[in-house]
Amino acid sequence: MRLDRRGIVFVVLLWAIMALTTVAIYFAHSSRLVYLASESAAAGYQAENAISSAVEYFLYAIQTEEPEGKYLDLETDGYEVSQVPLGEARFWFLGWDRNALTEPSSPVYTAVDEAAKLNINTADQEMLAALPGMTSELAAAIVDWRDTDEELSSEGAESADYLTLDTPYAAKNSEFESIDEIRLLHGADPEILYGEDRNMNGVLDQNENDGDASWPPDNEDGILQTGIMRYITVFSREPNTKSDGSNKVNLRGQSARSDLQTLVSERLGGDVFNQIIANAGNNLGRPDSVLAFYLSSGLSEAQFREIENDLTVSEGEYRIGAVNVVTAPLAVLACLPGITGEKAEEIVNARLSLTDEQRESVLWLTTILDPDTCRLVGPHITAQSWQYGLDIVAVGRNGRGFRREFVVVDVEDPPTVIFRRDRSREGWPLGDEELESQTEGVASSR
Ligand SMILES: [Ca+2]
Ligand SMILES: [Ca+2]
Ligand SMILES: [Ca+2]
Ligand SMILES: [Ca+2]
Repeated sequence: MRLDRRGIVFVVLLWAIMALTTVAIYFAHSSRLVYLASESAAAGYQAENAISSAVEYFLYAIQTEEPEGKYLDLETDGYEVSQVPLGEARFWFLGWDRNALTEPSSPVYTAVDEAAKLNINTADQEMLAALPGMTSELAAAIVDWRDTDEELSSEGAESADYLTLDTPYAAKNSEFESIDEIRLLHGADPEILYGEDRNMNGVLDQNENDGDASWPPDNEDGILQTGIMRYITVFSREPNTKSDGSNKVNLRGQSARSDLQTLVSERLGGDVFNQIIANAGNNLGRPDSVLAFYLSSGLSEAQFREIENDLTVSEGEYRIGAVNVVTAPLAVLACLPGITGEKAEEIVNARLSLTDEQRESVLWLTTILDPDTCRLVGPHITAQSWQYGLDIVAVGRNGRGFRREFVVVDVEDPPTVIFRRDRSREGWPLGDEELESQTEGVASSR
């Protein structure tokens, strides 16, 4: 038995030696190709490591800065966001200019917060339909996909529609777990999901403005018609508790009045509570947002800021899907009820001059929007961000081995990676200039 086994080992060894010899002969004939292949594999490995390191770098920034729901602007806080060297590799955080009124001409580097996007698990049909390039059909299909019933909404789609497909499946009838799931939906055409921006970089690349000369199809108008994918999320949520973990005062709860009285007496004095009741009424007006309560409370902005973060209008551990009006781009702001494109522009312009303190609250909106509009948007907005969608681009040595990954980090203590999705197939997103500077005279085999 033992000998037999040795024999087998020997045969295997021999086979390996033969195989190696064959490979050596093959190498000699195609050393250039093999060199490129191994070079590219090595660079790819470096790029993958760089992506993991980029995530670690971001986690480090969060642990150091402890933003506690405030938007962490990496660059402002002195962190690198582009062409970050890591040995022979480089990485970038591909993002967007949240304050841009038109699409930028070159990629923007920053960490993007998920609360700056529209949450497809909570936005209503009307809000979804306001996304750029959106159809009422897909907006209805999104609502039908996540609602628990099989009742077809107007223009929507339920199991009956999906079960007749060549590869049949049922409507999920529960919440989206990733935005990629949207591809399964009735009416989810690539034109709506990605628009002309097929490499999802927010920039009009040459092939996105040449009509049918090269993929993708586009209208050659010199303007980037973007899709909805970059504006939607399933990850935005904020803790519905105070920073010490205790419950906030629920303004619609059973004990709203006495809880508020305790809070107000403690922070603002007993008389102030009586003023609030005189203004808002005995049941506090059962407000459907904290902002609505501010409007009826009669409190000054300074007074209200003392209690704002301890107030809520809902039960539950988390508040899901509120849009951060401090960080949301124009296209997302314009999805909020009552907010026209013009108003969205006003919001973007106004927030450029906010103080750090103002940025921690939504009260500054009351100087831009009338009270009725404030009441409309109140339930859908926040000034907090607790999740970041990092669109990480990396290359290995000599600019080879391009990799791209979308990584979502929840920064609630302890910061955790909650989602990863490879995006390498979406194509090089950093433009020709960056490509050339990375490869620096090395013939690209990308
Ligand atoms: Ca349904
Ligand atoms: Ca593009
Ligand atoms: Ca094209
Ligand atoms: Ca165009």
